Parts: sequence; C-alpha cells; structure tokens
Amino acid sequence: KAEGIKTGTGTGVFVGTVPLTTTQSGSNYQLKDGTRGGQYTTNMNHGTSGNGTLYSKTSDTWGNGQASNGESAAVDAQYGAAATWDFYKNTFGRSGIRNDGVGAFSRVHYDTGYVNAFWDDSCFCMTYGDGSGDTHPLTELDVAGHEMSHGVTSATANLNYSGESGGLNEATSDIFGNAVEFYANLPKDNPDYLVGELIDINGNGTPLRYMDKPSKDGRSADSWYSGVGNLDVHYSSGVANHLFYLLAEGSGAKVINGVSYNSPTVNNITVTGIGRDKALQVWYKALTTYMTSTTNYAAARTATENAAKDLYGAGSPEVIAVGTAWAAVNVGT
Ligand code: ASN
Ligand code: ZN
Repeated sequence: KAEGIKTGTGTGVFVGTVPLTTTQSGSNYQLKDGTRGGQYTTNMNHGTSGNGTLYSKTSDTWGNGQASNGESAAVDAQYGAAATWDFYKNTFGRSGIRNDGVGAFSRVHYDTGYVNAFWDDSCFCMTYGDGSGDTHPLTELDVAGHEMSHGVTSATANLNYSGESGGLNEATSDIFGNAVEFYANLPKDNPDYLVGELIDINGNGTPLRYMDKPSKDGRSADSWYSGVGNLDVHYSSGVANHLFYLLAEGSGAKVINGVSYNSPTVNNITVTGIGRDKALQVWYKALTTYMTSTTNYAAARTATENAAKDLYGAGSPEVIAVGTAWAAVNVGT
C-alpha cells in the first residue's frame, strides 16, 4: 500500500483517549503526522544520545493509558506536539515553532529515572524523561507546550536564559504551555493556571508552579524587587506568570473550571482582567515584535504596553489594564 495520512487512536498517560494523525507506510503505521510539518515521536528506550527509534507497528492503536506501557507516553508526546502546533496556528497564525512550516520531533523514555523534559534548538526536538522510578513521565500537555514554546522564544525575542530576561523566557513558556492546555480542553486534563499538576512531580499532589500566586511553590517571586534576577529563572518567572494571570483573570478570588485561585497584588491594587484571549495576543505580540535578548521586567512592561496599543489602540481599556497589572506586580516604567 502507498504511504498515506491516517487517523489512529491513542490512549496516553495524561491525555486520555484521543485521535492521532499517523502515517501508513507499507503494512506499518508510524507516529508521524503528515499534516503538521511531519512531526513524529521516537523511543529513546532509556538511552541519552541519538534520535531514538520512530514508533512504528502494524496496528494504528497506541498506548493504554498506563505508564508501564511505553506507547502511552509516546501518545502524550505526539498529541502534545499536535496540540501545540494547532494552538500556535489557530491563535496567532504561526506555522510551527520557527514559523516555517517545519514540525519538531519528540523523544520519549530518555534516560532512567529522569525527572525533566527539555527543548533543544540544535536537534529541533523535544525530550521527555519518565520521572522518578520511571513511573511519572513528564509528558503532560502544559509541559509539552512549555518546552516547545522555548523554541518559539528562541526563534523570536531570544530572551537570554539568565537574570530577568531568563525569568521572562521561563514565564513565556509557562504562559503558552498553559494556553495549550486551555486550547486542547481535554476532559482528563482540566485547563488551569497550574503547571504540571497531573505529573505529581513532588509526590504529594502539588503542581510544579502556580500562576495566580507563584510563591505558593515556596520559592517563586510574586512581584518584582531589585535582585529578583538573581533567582533561578524558574522562580524569577513568577513575576511575569503573576502579571499574565492578573491581566487575563484579574485580582482576588476566582474559580475557573472548578479550580480556586486567589491572586494577591502589591498595595492591594485591583486589577480587572481583559480575558485570556486578549492577554495571549498581547504577550505574543510583545514577544515577537518588541522583546529582545536583553529585555528585563521594566522593558517587558513597555513591550506589552506597545503591543496592546498596536492591537487595541492608545488609551484603550486593554492598554490601561496592562499598566495596572504590571503595577500590581511592582513593575514600573
Ligand atoms: N524543563 C526545564 C525547562 O524547560 C528544562 C530547563 O532547565 N531548561 O525549564
Ligand atoms: Zn522552561
């Protein structure tokens, strides 16, 4: 039979049962998506070098939802790449991570007991570990979106991965990673402003990060102070994660999709949110038009205000909300 685009079915550890766009090659089906830049997923089989082996077999049904079935994490990864592709395409008109129509590939089962996932520009690929005891793969959708968004940042503002620009780089990945989760809106992965809430990376049911009040993780910054850039980039990101939450949803208590949030502000400033969709457009335009490798928090405020002006007009309620939200995380101009 000729090679062709097919629709298979996968059951991932976190995504549940989903359709997957696959490729038929002879009598085999491959985890390769001919409709989204050729994105595919490979098995590292616990190795740490090379590009792994493309998932390929004679049936087009993948995984069973258990991490012990190695295909399940591959389903999450392949679906995560597809959802991230669709999010960028349908939200911003961006065609792939570099906006060149080329898909990234994903590698699963990297190393043994590896508790991380990462993007690598040099292979233009995503990599996922299986977590502690090889039982909690790092393949949740918001993490997939987070990591691939590092590729988008790298192809655009290219924010240096240290100091305040590093915090902005990390926050950009948390913002868009969670946006992918909202975009997919899967019944088994309730969209929220928490990062990695299903992975149980801490072993006590807590997420990796909280956007409404970043300090809930015990380390992240809720607001700017001189020296915030000395924190690890995954904690200095708190300032911008918090800014984004406030801009989208507003300050104070709120329940979204059954999850309770309570977002504090500096000086008890009241922020009225402009909604997720507009907040995303502001952040994306700022990232792709105004931010550079050395943008710090003060410059990020200017960048997002300029982006909001372009999108909604000078003096618009959206521009005013951007300024108020930054003031609420102690970032002036
Ligand atoms: N998972 C980590 C992250 O994307 C990997 C890293 O340290 N860059 O932030
Ligand atoms: Zn990151």
